[in-house]
Amino acid sequence: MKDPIKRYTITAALPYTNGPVHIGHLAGVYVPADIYARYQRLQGKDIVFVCGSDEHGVPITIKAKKEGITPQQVVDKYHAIIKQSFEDFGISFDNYSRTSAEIHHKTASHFFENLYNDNKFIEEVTEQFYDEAAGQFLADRFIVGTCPKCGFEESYGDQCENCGTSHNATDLINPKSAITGAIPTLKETKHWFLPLDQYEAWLKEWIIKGHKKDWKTNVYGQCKSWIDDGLRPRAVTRDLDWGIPVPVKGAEGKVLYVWFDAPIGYISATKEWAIREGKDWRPYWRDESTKLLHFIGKDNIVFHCIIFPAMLKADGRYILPDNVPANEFLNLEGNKISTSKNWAVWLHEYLKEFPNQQDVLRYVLTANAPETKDNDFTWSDFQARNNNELVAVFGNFINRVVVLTEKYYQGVVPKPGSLSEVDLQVLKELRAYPAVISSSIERYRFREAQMELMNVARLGNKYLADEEPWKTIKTDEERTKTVMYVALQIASALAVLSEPFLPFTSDKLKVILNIGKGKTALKWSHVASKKGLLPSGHTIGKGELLFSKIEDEQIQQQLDKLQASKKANEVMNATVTPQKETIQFDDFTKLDMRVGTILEAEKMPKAKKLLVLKVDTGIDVRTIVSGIAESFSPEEIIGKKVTVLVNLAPRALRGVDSEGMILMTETPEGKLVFVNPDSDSVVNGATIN
Ligand code: B3M
Ligand code: ZN
Repeated sequence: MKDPIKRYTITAALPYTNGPVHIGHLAGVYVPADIYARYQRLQGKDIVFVCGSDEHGVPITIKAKKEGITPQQVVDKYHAIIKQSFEDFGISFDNYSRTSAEIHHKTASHFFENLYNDNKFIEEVTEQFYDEAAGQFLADRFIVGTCPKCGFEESYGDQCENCGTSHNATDLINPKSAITGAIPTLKETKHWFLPLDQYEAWLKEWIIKGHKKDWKTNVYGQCKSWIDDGLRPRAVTRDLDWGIPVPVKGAEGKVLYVWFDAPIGYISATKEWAIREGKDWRPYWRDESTKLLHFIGKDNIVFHCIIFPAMLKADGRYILPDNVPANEFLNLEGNKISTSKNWAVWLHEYLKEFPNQQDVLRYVLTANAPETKDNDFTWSDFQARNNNELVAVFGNFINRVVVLTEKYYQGVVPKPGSLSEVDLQVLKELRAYPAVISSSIERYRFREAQMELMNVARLGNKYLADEEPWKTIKTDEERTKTVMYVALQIASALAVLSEPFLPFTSDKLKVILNIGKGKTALKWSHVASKKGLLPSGHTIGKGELLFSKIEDEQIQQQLDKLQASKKANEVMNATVTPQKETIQFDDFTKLDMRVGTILEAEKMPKAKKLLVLKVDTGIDVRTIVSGIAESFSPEEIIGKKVTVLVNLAPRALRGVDSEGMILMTETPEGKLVFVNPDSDSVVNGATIN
């Protein structure tokens, strides 16, 4: 049967341009998408693999406010970082665009106009949340409240991050403005709604009754539950000043909802690529023989499986996704990855700190990919997988083959003698791998696929260990030639099969084995053929280490870095005591505070917390009993300058008269310190007493 699929349109979620990309994004979306795209390209398929920066929406404006710059400056900054880091990491997009590009503004505007002219929207004046103090409507992330579905108290206006439900802002319980914290009022405003309810029957047919049972269970399950809950019209416009203007009369000051414009970004990115390549973009989006795939994280499922398909259907000229292989989330060292809490491994930082080790991260993220459930990334696992798998299995096999070929045959592939049972068996197993790996990739099981790739290296290692060419070389030259010939076939199979997973390694290995790139390159299908991959007489190139051991210090540095973010967060989130009742100036002048020096300090017998101090107040030298013994040893404070409240009525503590008080404050970790706002260890709002 002829393959009915003529081309592939592969999209990867457009990252919000309010921060750099981290390992959670990579594991969930970009690494699997890249494996898939590279694999199909290797099969000679006609593919386009697109992505771009998602530059509209409230998250960008919130970030701009926080940093005191314009939204455009925010997106320019992060677009540059993200684009470069994807490139350096080897994510092989055919085009990485951005939604602020003119071509996208035009494409999204036209998309809206077409639906508008076709009467596909409901135009309605409704009451929306409004922040009187900020003087603006509160769309999406500008409003937080309790999720009506799961009770999570920090749900956004358009989506709950806890349960993933997408809702209308007015569904929130106890809504609050994210800008001022105020309780919003309701104000009338006109918007355009996509009547999802009208697409419910069709979506049921397409997803539930249709062939979508081959979607991953998490994806199918989420879709089914939304459809079963009943779909309601969704506003696709917003009262905001950052975004694509709504292209109709009477919509001044309104923009397209970011989730309306962003998925259209896939189409714009394809157009931009087509123009550059002198191709026609249309078949990639409109021809039924195109397989459209969206790689996303689980929080984006509703938008890619329900809302965007409904938009495409409403237009009527587009194909629909064949699959949406969404992943679950990756955690980091047991905690949820968080951009705002800086609990992340940032791609651009990784690339600097682990130069030329892109494949190590790709490998670990795939080996641990959150394909069916949330997973955890730990630095110790990263180290172990590198040292015990990449170095000890893959690297070791290649190294042995190359070194021995150099040593015995000056780098020339020897002519094999007659093949033994074992040789035939090993070569047969080797020929089966392309189909095995393909089948896993085609079913979006990338962990499994990569495991099979490693089994090829394991097969090679075992073969060498069993056949021991380093021993036979002394007794049987013929046998040694055969063994090395077979081992070299396995090595070249690895160069080909590793390309989707470990592209940098694959390239290096091709150079080491001197097997051409481009037209003369070995193909996936060659590995399955009986002809053999590397002919005798072929001269291989120079050996080079593929992987190197990662030392404990490097791992410790990463752990320390995370620890530092945790600390910084604690400081930021330290609870601030509410302000006390207002006092008058007269009240203040009653306090007599002086600078003093601690002359003597000793522990109060039988009192864990108390130190008895002798303090020179400038007025006199007096005794002050202070509850600081758990934070200071007597020796370390002798000679210290402190602030003393000198006119506090004396009182007896454990029989000692205390004549005043030393002013103290506390660090977020609960350690007492003398008042010194210059110190880095104290935070704003720390009380002095
Ligand atoms: N920017 C959401 C995200 O980064 C969003 C994806 C858009 S895909 C069209 O999670
Ligand atoms: Zn929820």
